[in-house]
Amino acid sequence: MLTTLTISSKKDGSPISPAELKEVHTAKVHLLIFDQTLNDYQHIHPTPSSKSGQYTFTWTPKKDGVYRVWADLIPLATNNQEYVVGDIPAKVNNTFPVEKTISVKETKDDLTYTLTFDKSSLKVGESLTGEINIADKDGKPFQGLEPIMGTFAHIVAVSEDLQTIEHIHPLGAENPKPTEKGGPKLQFHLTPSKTGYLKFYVQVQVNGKQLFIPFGIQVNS
Ligand SMILES: [Cu+2]
Repeated sequence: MLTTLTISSKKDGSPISPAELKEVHTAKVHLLIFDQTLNDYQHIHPTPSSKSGQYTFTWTPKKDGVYRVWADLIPLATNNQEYVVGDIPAKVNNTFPVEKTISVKETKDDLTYTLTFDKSSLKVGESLTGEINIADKDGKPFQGLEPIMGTFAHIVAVSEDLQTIEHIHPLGAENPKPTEKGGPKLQFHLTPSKTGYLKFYVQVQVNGKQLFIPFGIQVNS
């Protein structure tokens, strides 16, 4: 499906062209796209069209219903990361509830990813250090993550009301060499801003294949 997105300034509605945006992790615009259940997450880099402020991308929705899209970008004028939010309309206008699966351990393609935090209870406004540990099928630490868009993982956390999103990266060196490998430990900082269910996706690359590892946690007030 070909989708066109217009990015404009909140202040005066003027179109935002690629020349006004900073390149971050190999792209000027990162689209973080979620269906309503939060089970389908896609990370897409749109292409600027000839019309200023318009960006197009081709994608395949796996679920029915409206999709929410966050355009993650940094305007050169402010040098501040912003999430511009919009919805992609659907033929079927039903609403689908968020599937609040709590999960901190996920196995995909023979690798097991475990998410832990430095605090036992996660609270709104309290800064946390998260850690993802990766083990191979024999339980040994896995150190074969390949660089993907200038880092070893892209972590996206979205609140159950689809109102807030965080796009974070593991601590450590940015822009690893193409031959460098990451893992078994990915550490990151997070301060939850909402009570309730928080869905995580960790995007990594192993053996040339991109993987999205889902997690779900509960944030207390
Ligand atoms: Cu990222």
